[in-house]
Amino acid sequence: MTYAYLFKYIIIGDTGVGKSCLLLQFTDKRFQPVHDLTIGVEFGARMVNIDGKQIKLQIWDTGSSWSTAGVRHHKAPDHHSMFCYRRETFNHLTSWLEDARQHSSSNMVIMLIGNKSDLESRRDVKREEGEAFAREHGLIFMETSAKTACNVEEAFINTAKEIYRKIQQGLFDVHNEANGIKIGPQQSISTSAGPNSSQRNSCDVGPDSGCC
Ligand SMILES: Nc1nc2c(ncn2[C@@H]2O[C@H](COP(=O)(O)OP(=O)(O)OP(=O)(O)O)[C@@H](O)[C@H]2O)c(=O)[nH]1
Ligand SMILES: [Mg+2]
Repeated sequence: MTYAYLFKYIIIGDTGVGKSCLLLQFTDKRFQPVHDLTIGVEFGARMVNIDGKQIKLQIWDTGSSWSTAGVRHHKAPDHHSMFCYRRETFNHLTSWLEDARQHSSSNMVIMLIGNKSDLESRRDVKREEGEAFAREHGLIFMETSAKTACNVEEAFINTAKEIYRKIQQGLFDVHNEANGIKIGPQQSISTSAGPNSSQRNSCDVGPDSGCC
């Protein structure tokens, strides 16, 4: 399958916040009710269609030991981040962000995710807190549920849209893979806009991709 661009993502956050489930819901459209602890890093990939371009999302799902700021930024500074928080980590987001921005290009896209939105009665960070933090620090923010699939599609795709928007604005050197972007094989650029794509996991972003 050809593509115009490949975007590299990394999902990080404490153990049990639902990182692997988010990836599984996005790539396979299913939910894993049992906590299967991730050791090291696992990978997923899926094609999406943004503005008529086929884009491959290559996603690293990290175990929690990988998610600590130091390890993550030294080993994967060239990945756009999806940060899944719980209360304990939310309180340390500022220092995590400083570290992230110190080791990566300042244009790298960071999405802040409050997962398990289906468990409203057990919420420990108010939606408004997440929104305010994201607004203040220039992050994208979403609450998701890997269980119900609420906003999962949107989280991954909104991140891709933001990266794509920055490419269009010339904010990334797309020839420098340190920016978490790779140009696809040459032939993909001329054939990438095909709505006839039959890739199993491909998706068109439209207003009907809602949830909840
Ligand atoms: N209710 C609910 N449960 C969820 C959701 N996402 C994940 N879970 C559950 O939370 C537990 C942990 O999910 P994982 O995806 O394995 O968590 P993780 O962040 O990958 O954890 P590590 O690999 O240990 O870092 C599992 O029992 C999941 O079924 C969600 O959105 N809603
Ligand atoms: Mg995991």
